[in-house]
Amino acid sequence: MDHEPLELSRRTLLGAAAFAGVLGTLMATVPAAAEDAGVTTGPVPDLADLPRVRVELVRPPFVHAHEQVATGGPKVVQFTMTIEEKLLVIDDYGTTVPAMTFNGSVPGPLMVVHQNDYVELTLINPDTNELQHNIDFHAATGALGGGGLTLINPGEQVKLRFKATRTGVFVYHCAPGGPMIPWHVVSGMNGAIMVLPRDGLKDGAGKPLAYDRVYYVGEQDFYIPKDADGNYKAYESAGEGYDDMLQVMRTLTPTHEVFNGAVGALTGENAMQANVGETVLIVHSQANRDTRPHLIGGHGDFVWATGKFANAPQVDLETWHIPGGCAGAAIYTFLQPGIYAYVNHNLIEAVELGATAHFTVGGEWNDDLMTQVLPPTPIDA
Ligand SMILES: [Cu+2]
Repeated sequence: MDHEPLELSRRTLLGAAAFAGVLGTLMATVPAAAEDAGVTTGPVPDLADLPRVRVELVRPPFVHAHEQVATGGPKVVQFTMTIEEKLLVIDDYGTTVPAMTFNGSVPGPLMVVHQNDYVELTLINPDTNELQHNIDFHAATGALGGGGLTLINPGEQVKLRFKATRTGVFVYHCAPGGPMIPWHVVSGMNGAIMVLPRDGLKDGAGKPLAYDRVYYVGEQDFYIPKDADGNYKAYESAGEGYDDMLQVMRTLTPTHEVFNGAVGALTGENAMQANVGETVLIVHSQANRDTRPHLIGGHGDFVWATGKFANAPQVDLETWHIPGGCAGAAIYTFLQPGIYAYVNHNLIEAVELGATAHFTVGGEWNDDLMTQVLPPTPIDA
């Protein structure tokens, strides 16, 4: 056991070296290490006069309080995330994954800012962790989305600031180089940020859209190795399971496809809540693999399948497609009470692999929209 941290360090370095080789020209254009990050060639904004707000992140599917329409001009929005390497139980059979997480949850928390706000993230890698990590924001511009400026060892912290110039919902994920990249992502190390237009969301004709509730669903593919008897193997640390997991990853066939870190994390008592007449915004990310959300018994009233609010939303959708490495957003106003399943409509992934969530919706049934004209009755009656 004593040799494992050393072996991990070597692997991590090898991964980073391979990454630098493959993307040599790309890497050459960005500061190679955090100590170079202070070198700037463009105009340096004077942020001293901007208001600063500190936001405490909350655990998905919940989202921290935020304005839908911004009051005032751009701000510096300060977030802190702590990386936690921890065992997570991912199904009803007690199967575990030695997970890597932003702030302890899979997915990491949803951050919300407005266009042209500055996101200032303090990222902490406690010395209780074993691995190097960083963060690549798809919402950010340059330096591998910030990944080139945020690579930190256990026991280190780093602070990154980027300007949120483009609106939409965007994935963030760990990307520490080479084979470390997919391994960290499929071990849970991903989340999303929502950059709202300063004047809020709009339909395709410029009419404002508001939501009463917002939920964040992070879809995660896991690749858990099995032993010779077909039982899932358990590992005490991520490094211990790396070689086995890589073999399963290379099949491209996940053993689990779940919402918010585990089978059933958003069903039953954990179902998302709404009432008839309420408008819900569902942010849905998948950092690695395509997905196709569908609300059984409902619709997507306004959908940004690829999540970018400068594009007009599609309307009246039954199912929408979110490519891997992307976050999408859908707005729906509930019209009937009951339990709605919100699924990945590859139904094998939904039912057999776990990609199912529930909404529990209160309110009055509308017979005009649906009614049972004849209850189940013997055919000959
Ligand atoms: Cu990582």
